Amino acid sequence: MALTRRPPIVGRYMQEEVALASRNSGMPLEALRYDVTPAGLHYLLIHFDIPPGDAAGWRLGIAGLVERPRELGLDAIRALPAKTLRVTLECAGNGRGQMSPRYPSMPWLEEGVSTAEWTGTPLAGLLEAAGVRPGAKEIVFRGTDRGIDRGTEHDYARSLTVAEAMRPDVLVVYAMNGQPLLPQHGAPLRLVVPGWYGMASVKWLAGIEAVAQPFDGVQQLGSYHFRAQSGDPGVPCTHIRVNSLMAPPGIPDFYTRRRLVQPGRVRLIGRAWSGGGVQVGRVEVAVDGAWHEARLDPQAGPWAWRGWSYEWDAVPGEHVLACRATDANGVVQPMEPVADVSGFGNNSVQRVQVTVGA
Ligand SMILES: Nc1nc2c(c(=O)[nH]1)N[C@H]1C(S)=C(S)[C@@H](COP(=O)(O)O)O[C@H]1N2
Ligand SMILES: [Mo]
Repeated sequence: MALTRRPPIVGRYMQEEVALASRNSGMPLEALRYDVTPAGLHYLLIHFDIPPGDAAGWRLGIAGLVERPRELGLDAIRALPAKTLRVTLECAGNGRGQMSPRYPSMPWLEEGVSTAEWTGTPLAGLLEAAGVRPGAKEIVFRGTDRGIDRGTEHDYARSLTVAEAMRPDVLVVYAMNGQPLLPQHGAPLRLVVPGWYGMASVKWLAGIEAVAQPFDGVQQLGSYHFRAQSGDPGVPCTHIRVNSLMAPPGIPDFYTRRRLVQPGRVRLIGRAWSGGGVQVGRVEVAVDGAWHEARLDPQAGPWAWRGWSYEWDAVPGEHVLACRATDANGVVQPMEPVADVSGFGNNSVQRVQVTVGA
């Protein structure tokens, strides 16, 4: 596949990046206060256009290397065993806008993450009913949204290995936070792959196909690889890296977003998460570079972020706050972004500039 990359950018944002940032909204960081992000505050990443999502006429095709190919309507899918999971999704490009040089794409700073309660039916049940043939290597998921990237026209599509697709918590989802999916989140049907970066959770899901060869679509082979340098074969983006954020304390300055905080006891709160089913083991908070242990809230299921808090004695002056999570395997967030030509997987430590008034 001939892939022409856009040249990296140093300096000011381009109009195209601003246009993408206006379409693909982030979660306002004050929404870190919610265990479950209200649907209207959940971050959005839409590569092409939001396609029409007529629920009554929707068909999900299951084809390829299966014994019993089939087409299912929404009613048939809703009649199958239902499961609700609280899942934190994060865009693989989250943090890209903080890197320099940066890749010309959605310039997330740090707000491309949210948590929702997704209701659907396990994909494994659909695949078992269709009977995946032994020769199948991967399952390809195709959305109805179509566009052009790197010069290639395609429907948005991604694959999982058969083993990954058969995990009991991979869901074909029709409801978010107890309500039918909104158009921007994939109505009427989407995949949710817990523990993976968001690109795997294909929205507007219309086709499931079992294939004998690794899928080589644009969104699989051309994009979503960690690459230290352009031209590297790269490592596929899969599980979410350990990460954490702080809800902005005090009140903001409108334009700079700097925070103004009253002196005295300030309760700092935030969320930490990781992928692949690995839990968060520890969160620390830094005040002007000195690290302190934060208190962890109970874990709400294997796939959701975990709340944390820290009581700060704020003294007048200028301060830099930071938070840093370590996962249960001892993997800790890096202090600075790890070089990546596409700006993927930036889980470096967040800094929050705070002025404490007299
Ligand atoms: N069909 C389709 N599915 C998609 C996308 C897309 O553009 N089209 N974007 C992916 C990406 S990169 C992310 S991060 C998540 C975002 O899901 P959300 O917008 O519901 O938060 O959807 C994924 N699924
Ligand atoms: Mo994404």
